[in-house]
Amino acid sequence: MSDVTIFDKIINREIPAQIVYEDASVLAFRDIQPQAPTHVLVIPKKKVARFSQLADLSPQDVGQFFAGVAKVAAQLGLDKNGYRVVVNNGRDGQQTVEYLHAHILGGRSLTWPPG
Ligand code: DGP
Repeated sequence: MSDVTIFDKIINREIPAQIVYEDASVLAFRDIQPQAPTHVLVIPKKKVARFSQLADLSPQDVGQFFAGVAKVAAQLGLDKNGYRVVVNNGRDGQQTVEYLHAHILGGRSLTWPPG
């Protein structure tokens, strides 16, 4: 059992978040430190701590997570101009919350490469 994170508390409604989408598989909410005009985090309801543990989820759960990310981005109106999906993994990836999450960043032209 991994440690309880801030995202566990958001999913359990123990702390508030600006939730933008929820279904049986995923929860999406606005990042508290937005790095773009639109910055939303998507988490799977079946928890793994990191992207590198994705194989611990079923192929169906993995598919629903990624399909959920695309659906949220579309609902946020980002399809037309595009957006970026980022998953930070581990120390060098600058992951700070040990609950798998995808960042959806959009609403401006993003630079590349990231720092
Ligand atoms: P990462 O570095 O990939 O682990 O990103 C974690 C993100 O989580 C970071 O962009 C800030 C965001 N975050 C941290 N605490 C909270 C919180 O309490 N609420 C919300 N909405 N976002 C948070």
